[in-house]
Amino acid sequence: MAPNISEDVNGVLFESDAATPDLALARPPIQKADNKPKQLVWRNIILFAYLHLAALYGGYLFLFSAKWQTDIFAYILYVISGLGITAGAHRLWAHKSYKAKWPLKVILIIFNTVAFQDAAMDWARDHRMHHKYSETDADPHNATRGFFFSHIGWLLVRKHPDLKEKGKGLDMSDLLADPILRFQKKYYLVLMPLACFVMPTMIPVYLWGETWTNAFFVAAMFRYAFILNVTWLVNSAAHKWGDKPYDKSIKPSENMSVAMFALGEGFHNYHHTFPWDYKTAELGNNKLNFTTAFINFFAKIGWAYDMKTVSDDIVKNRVKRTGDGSHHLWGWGDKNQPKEEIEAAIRINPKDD
Ligand code: ST9
Ligand code: ZN
Ligand code: ZN
Repeated sequence: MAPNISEDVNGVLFESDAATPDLALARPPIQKADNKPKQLVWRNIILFAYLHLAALYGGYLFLFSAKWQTDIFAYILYVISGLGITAGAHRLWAHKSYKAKWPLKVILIIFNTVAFQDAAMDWARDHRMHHKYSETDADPHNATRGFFFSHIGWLLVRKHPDLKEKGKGLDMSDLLADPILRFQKKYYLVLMPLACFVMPTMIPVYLWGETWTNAFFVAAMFRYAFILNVTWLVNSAAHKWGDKPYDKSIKPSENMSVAMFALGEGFHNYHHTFPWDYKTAELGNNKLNFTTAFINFFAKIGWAYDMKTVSDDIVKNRVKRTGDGSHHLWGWGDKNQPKEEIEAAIRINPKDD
């Protein structure tokens, strides 16, 4: 085992945590859940119940009452707040999988505040724990505790003492040193309500004469609850259903349906196997990966740089060694198609042109 691996580490976060050349741990991960009675947080239970009822009403208004401009506006807010989570909190701040110049950071922190998933610094702290201690009690949304817990239940109870204990050892110095993240955290209780609720309600009313009811329930409540549930599906559905081509010993799975709604974040078996790859997926999967396209666009103008990605060879070795055999080829001529398969194939009227 490499000397920098502590006995407790379960899941790879940074390249240096890996114990083998193809980035696997020296021993298979442990999965465990303490099912002691949980300490309910009634404030959150009531607020989330209200949010979801309001979102159902908002969904109805989205379909049958709101102006088309309001519906498009809600969709745009979904995409930009989604990017604030995927390209911002997730790939940039939690995983450091690429670097961003300050103008891009400012865009991402604004988008992130519209998403209201707590300050990006706190989001990244929970997410680092999720990877480092994946599927144990120190993982905030430990999927070993079941679908409901990993989806929303973890936000309705006090955190497990193991998380708080092991969390003390987590290195957050890079994020604490970032003035943009510190600013967002310091003024979060003023900035977040403005970005997530007030601005999305006022713009439709003042710009195209929408009713207050439609604007609030569609562009704020429905859109917010929708994106929260899409994000939570990565923790629940993508930790439960799908293939495991890269590592069959972990729950995270390749879930296309989630990837489609989550702007490219559902290729979760790949992501937990290679968490510092800025694409969070193998190249062939990038057609559903809007977040990667977004980062690549900013790389073209120089605002995103130093993107980390895993070489084909390392992926291939890992697939062979720990995958479940479901690594798909896109078809004939895929660069990963084995030579033996090509030779053994029956070709009717073959012609190489
Ligand atoms: C929300 C977040 O929904 C969703 C995140 C999902 C993540 C998904 C990841 C998936 C991958 C990416 C895909 C993205 C796809 C996006 C698609 C988009 C189209 N480390 O928390 P407290 C310590 S937010 C180290 O109060 P309680 C620390 O000392 C929704 N230490 O625990 C801390 O004190 P301080 C809106 C840690 O009291 C102390 O414990 N937000 C860590 O047990 C107390 O912490 C809400 O609803 C750690 N990780 O309460 C709020 N954690 O902070 C929800 C804690 O001072 N949260 N410590 O340093 C809460 O109300 C509470 O946190 C609680 C637990 C009730 C859940
Ligand atoms: Zn995960
Ligand atoms: Zn991650």
